[in-house]
Amino acid sequence: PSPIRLRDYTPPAYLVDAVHLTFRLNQTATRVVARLSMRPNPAAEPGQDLRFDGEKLGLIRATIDGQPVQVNPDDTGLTVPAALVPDAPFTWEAEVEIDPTGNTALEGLYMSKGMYCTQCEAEGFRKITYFPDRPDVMATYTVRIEGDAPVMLSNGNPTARGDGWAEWHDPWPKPSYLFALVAGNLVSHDDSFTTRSGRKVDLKIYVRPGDEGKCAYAMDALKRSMRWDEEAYGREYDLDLFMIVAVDDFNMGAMENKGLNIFNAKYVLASPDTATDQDYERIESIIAHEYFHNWTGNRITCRDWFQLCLKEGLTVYRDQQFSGDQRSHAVKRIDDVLMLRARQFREDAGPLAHPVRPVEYVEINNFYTATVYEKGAEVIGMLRRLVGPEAYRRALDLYFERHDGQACTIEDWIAVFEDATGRNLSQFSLWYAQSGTPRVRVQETWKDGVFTLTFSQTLPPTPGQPDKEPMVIPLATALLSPEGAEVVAEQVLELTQARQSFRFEGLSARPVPSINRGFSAPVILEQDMDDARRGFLLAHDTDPFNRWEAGREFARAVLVRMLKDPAHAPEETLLEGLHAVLADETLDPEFRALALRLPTAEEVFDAARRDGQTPDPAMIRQALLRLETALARRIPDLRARLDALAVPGPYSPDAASAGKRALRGRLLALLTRLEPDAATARELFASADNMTETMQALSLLVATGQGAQALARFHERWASEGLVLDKWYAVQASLTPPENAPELVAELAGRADFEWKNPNRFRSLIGAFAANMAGFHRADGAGYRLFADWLIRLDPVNPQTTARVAGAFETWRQFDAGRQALILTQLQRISDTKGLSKDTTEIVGRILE
Ligand code: B3K
Ligand code: ZN
Repeated sequence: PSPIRLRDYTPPAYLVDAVHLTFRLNQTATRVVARLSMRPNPAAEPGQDLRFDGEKLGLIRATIDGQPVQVNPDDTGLTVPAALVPDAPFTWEAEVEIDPTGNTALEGLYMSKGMYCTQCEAEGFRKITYFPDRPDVMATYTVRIEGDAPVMLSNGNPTARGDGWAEWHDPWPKPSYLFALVAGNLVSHDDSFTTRSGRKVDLKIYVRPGDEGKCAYAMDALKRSMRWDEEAYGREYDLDLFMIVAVDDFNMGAMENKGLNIFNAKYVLASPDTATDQDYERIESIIAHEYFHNWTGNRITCRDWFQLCLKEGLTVYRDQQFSGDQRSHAVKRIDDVLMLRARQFREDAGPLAHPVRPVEYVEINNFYTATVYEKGAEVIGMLRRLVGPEAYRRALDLYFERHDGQACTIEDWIAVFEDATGRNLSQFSLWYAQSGTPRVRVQETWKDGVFTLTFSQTLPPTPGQPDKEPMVIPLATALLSPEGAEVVAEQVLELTQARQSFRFEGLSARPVPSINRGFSAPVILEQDMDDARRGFLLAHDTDPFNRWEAGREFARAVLVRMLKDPAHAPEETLLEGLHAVLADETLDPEFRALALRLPTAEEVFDAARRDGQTPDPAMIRQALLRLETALARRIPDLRARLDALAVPGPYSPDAASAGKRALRGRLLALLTRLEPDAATARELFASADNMTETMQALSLLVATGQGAQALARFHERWASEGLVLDKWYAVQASLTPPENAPELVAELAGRADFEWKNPNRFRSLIGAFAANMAGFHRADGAGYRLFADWLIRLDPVNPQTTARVAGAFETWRQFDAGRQALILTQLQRISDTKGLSKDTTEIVGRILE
């Protein structure tokens, strides 16, 4: 199929003012009657054909103003010739039949464990009825649901219900992608929230019977999100009811449908014995994210899907701010940057690189990427840093005031900042258009009391973009004295040219610069550093992010040396520096846990490549184990520290307790390096009364090849809890040592409880395996073969999840010739598969290009 292009955008020929939908629910033959109040768009060329999108719809009848119209549906929709369309307001009515049970792609109306649910973003509404399925067509919705389910929900407020039917009305005009319907045997966990203007909003979280005891944390997170959006952005909720529904079969995390958020159950349900600290944290941030979409996404939406970052980048930025406010800003920033580097920098460096605002796509579902979301959020963070927090708030106020109820573009967004601040942002806008991660090289000179920093920026070529312009790069920078005091306080150095210098005068001694503090710009900073400098920053940097960064960079440098020379012993200064951070009781335990974590295998792989090596994943694994052992040996009082960190009393997911558990888990991992029989991990596995510690222990047992007994017990205990069973699969797929990993994954995939059509389960085994670097990339290619087998199997069932997981091959050209040849064989095998979906065809095609 040919790509859709941003430059071809034209306004819709016809508008829809009001939508009336009637659903007669049936598991295999649901009838949908749609009555649309339509009119020609005054802003479009007159006299155009009337085109409706529609897929997999059985058309029963169609009328305009009550008169039957002859239409010929094709695979993608139907057209009513202009001659048959009134040039004044008219009513379109169509009845279609759809099959929710046959809908395994989980887009449109589908069944999940006996429950009806919908997913319409981006283009799922066209699988429910004929419609101009594009976000710049906004309408009010009235919905009648007929069926025998005890609970039948749609967007907005309930208006009437009787035996076997329910009616809903959403007064806020919305695009079709925000439509939702849910029906099934559900129970709700209820609460309420009073907005700052004193309106009472009913809050309901709907789950399957039996899960009602696992909703309290999500509900609490929702209420905190609602309060936070009022305080931080002045945004109040706008309906009398806000509902969340948890479903088991879902392609992504959650969906912000107006007034009726639908969630992957994984991001709602939590109890201490089934969810880890990390699960709680994710629940909090995703609940916040979807709630924040009510303003950034729903009240103000996107004109077209190229503008996706308008709502996603901004909403991610908002949820990151929220989580930082709820927990620790330093820790949150480090976590976010780890994720950004692992996913977005990787994407930017490979064949799938694209701008934050893409200019073309084949399948829009393939563009819900780390670049659109996470880099999109970084761009907003940079904007805020450049204009300052007060001007940022002014600009946002203007955005909500000027564009409420509209479908907007990135140009609208930038204009709001220009108008609110008087600043010209045309060069800044390049962040939306140029793909790739900027590299910033910095050089220092010190002469006659003048310290000069000279920066040069380059942006490597990416697919479709051979040449680039210099960007605006805000680098928060401070200068430290040799004793570690800030002799020049933090300020933002604004790079705008390819090469640029900044002078600092009046210094009595050569300072040490701390650059890109808080990771103020998403760039790769290239700085000549020796170990003394690394050790100094790890001990003294006054910016917690850069302090962590110094330790991480130090560890990467050491690992690169160890890879080059297997006899190389890790530098004592690194071990001592990390030990000192551990021993510093004034630091937040969670920060210390992060500082003590070693770089990931992928990070070491990248660092070794920058050093000119073609690294072998198996060797990286060995080097990481050796460094971990050396660090464990360097900490004399590991056991005592571990015991001292025990969190007393019953489990609580709060940040302080979670931080202690994280540090304790890190120490346990180190101690396990020194215990051939993993005795302490075994003890913890036996005694843990919460899932966080259970998983810490189980992970170590699996990673050291001693998990058999614990895995059997875990399975026995949790066989009937799907979300916990996912963890059982994931821990084995991601941590089993390479010698055995592909074989074990193949064996697990053959189990009866490997319900591979469930996206969570598929990702827990096949997705998690691709993240087991040494196992997936085993030199004999067994991992690649197995992985490709499963992609080919899932593709006809669920293209969206297949294409997403297939992205794991995006780094293939970075490997040695042998592995490249093995991967190429599998990529070609996938691409040659008959009837391969458009989603997977696009991803594999781009990876192969
Ligand atoms: N907006 C949805 C994502 C929809 C993905 C469609 N393939 C969830 C979110 O970003 O909040
Ligand atoms: Zn979102």
